Amino acid sequence: MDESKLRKCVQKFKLKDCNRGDHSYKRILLQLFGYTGHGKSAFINSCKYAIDGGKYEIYAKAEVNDGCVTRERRTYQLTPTITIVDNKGCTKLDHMEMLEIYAQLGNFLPVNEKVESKENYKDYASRLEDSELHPNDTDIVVPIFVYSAQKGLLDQEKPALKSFLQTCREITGIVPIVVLTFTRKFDKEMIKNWEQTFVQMGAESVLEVENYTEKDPTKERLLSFLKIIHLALENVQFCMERPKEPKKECIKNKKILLKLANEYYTTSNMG
Ligand SMILES: Nc1nc2c(ncn2[C@@H]2O[C@H](COP(=O)(O)OP(=O)(O)O)[C@@H](O)[C@H]2O)c(=O)[nH]1
Ligand SMILES: [Mg+2]
Repeated sequence: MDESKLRKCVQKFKLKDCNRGDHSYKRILLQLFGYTGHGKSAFINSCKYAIDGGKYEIYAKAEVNDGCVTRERRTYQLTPTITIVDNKGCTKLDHMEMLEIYAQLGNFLPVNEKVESKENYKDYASRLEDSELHPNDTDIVVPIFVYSAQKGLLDQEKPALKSFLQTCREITGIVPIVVLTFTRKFDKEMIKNWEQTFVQMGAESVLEVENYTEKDPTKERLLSFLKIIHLALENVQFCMERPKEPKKECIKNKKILLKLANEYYTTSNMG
C-alpha cells in the first residue's frame, strides 16, 4: 500500500468493522513504554504528523525530570478510534518499574492524571483495587516498546528483558511491537542484528524508525510510522477474532500483577 492509501486505511479503521464485531470495545489504546529519552514522545509527534499530514507540530513534550516520583500518562488521539498513550519512561527497568508498566498496560492506572508511584506491596495492591472506581474494559491495548538503537544491550540484560516482554504479552494478549528509534546512523547490518536480538527475546515485529524532531521535520519518512500503526491494527483485528471477556481479562491480570508484586516486594523486603 502506498502512503495515502495506508493513511486513509488507518484514519477510517473502526472496531465494529472487525469480522466478528467490536466485542463492546470502543477504543484502541497504543501504549508506549520504554526507557526515558528513547523517543516515545517524539514517536507520538511523528505519528500525529504521519496521520494528519500538514505541518510538523509538537504535541507530546519531553518530560520534566522529577526524580520519577510522579508521572502523568497523557493520551493523544490519533484517529476517532485510535489513541496513543505516552507512559512515563523508566530509567532502570528494575522490578518496581516493571510493575508500574504492567499496571499501565493492564489499564489499572488512570490516564491524564498525576499519580504517585507505589513503593510497597500494600499500596500497589490497593491501587489495583482502586481501579474499580474507574473501570476500563472498553479499551483494547496494543503494547509498543520503544527502544533506541543507540543504546547497547548487554547479554546479561537479555533474560530479564525477555521475561518482561513476555509478561507484557500475557497482560495485553498482544506481543509487544518493538520500535527501534535513532536508527539513521546505523547500517542495515546493525539494524538486522537488533532485530534478531529482539526476535530472540520473543518479539514478532521489530520496526525501525528515525523520529522527526524539530530540527528535522522533512517528510520522506512518513510511511514508516503509518506502517507501525497499521501493524497495530492488524494485531487488534487478529485479537478480535477470538471473543474476549474484558471482565475476566481484568481479573486475570489483577491476579498476575498481585502475584508478581508479592514476589518482588517480599524478596526486596518492601512488603
Ligand atoms: N535523531 C533522533 N533523535 C530523536 C529520535 N527520537 C527522539 N529523539 C530526540 O531525543 C530526545 C528524547 O526524545 P523523547 O521523545 O523526549 O524521549 P522519551 O523520553 O522516550 O519521550 C528528544 O530531544 C528528541 O527530539 C530519533 O529517532 N532520532
Ligand atoms: Mg516522553
